[in-house]
Formats: sequence, C-alpha cells, structure tokens
Amino acid sequence: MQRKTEILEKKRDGSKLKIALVVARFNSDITEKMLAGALRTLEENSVQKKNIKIVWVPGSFEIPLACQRLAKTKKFNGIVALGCVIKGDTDHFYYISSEASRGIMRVMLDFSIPIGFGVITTKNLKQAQERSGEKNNKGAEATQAVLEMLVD
Ligand code: DLZ
Repeated sequence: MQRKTEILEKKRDGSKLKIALVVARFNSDITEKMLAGALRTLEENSVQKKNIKIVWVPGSFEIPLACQRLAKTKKFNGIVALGCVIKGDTDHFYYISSEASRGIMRVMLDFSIPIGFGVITTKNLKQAQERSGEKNNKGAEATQAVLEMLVD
C-alpha cells in the first residue's frame, strides 16, 4: 500500500483534465486559502488555467447543489468541494456538515464523477487555520484525491 505522503507528492499529467472548484464564501478567510492550495496543486499537476472553473456559493450547505449542476453539464472530469464549517454554540454545525457531506457523496455516485471532499469541520478557528496553511492544506489534499481518481 502506498503511503499518504507518496500519494500527495506524486505528480500527475492533468493537462487534458477539466476541473471545477466549488467554494463556500462562509468563513472565506479560510476557504480562500484552501482555494489557493487547490489551484497550486492543479498547476503543479499540469492542469491548464483555461480548464479550471471556480464557482462560489454562499455556504457549505449550498455546495452539493452547485456540484450537481456542474456534474449535469458533463463538461468536467472532476470537482473539488471547498468549505469550512466551524462549530458554534448551536446545532447548526451538525446540519450543515452532515448535509454537505451526504449531498457531495450523492452527487459523486449519481453522476460517477470524483468530487474531492475539501469541507473541513473544526471546533474553532485555530484548527481551521491549521488545516488551510501552506503545508497542511485540505484544499490541496482534496484536489490530489480527485487527480488520483482520474489519472492513476
Ligand atoms: C449559517 C451558517 C453557519 C451558522 N455556519 C456556517 C459554517 O460554519 N460554514 C459554512 O460553510 N456555512 C455556514 N453557514 C451558512 C450555510 O452553509 C448556508 O449558506 C446558509 O444556511 C444559507 O442556506
């Protein structure tokens, strides 16, 4: 079995791939950094700028619908979903995070298209910052997962 670091560091030929990125505006300080990580990964794996589409949605709850609309067009080989759900004082966190993950999986299986799950769920802002940095970036990881599903 390959080690995680090998999978993450492996470079793939994505020059023919068309990739859509769905990004939640909620907690945009974090999701913008995850988007930067995703774009960096696409560039490192030769995905052409003209073949990348970025779609912004209000929050993580809206991510599945945007993924479904993109999948329906059949224009993209893969999608990366980027969101950040931070636990607050209410149960909102559970509804948003569980519906986002359930919806993303449903679209992935219904349309047989890889969707990188880059929706982070954290207890606080500090944890979110730790997962959206230069080195540890869940947007980059979710993008690598999509490339692996498409190219390997
Ligand atoms: C309303 C809300 C709350 C409380 N928290 C988050 C969050 O932590 N992360 C996130 O991506 N979105 C959040 N939202 C917004 C919802 O995802 C959604 O956009 C709104 O409920 C409108 O449907």
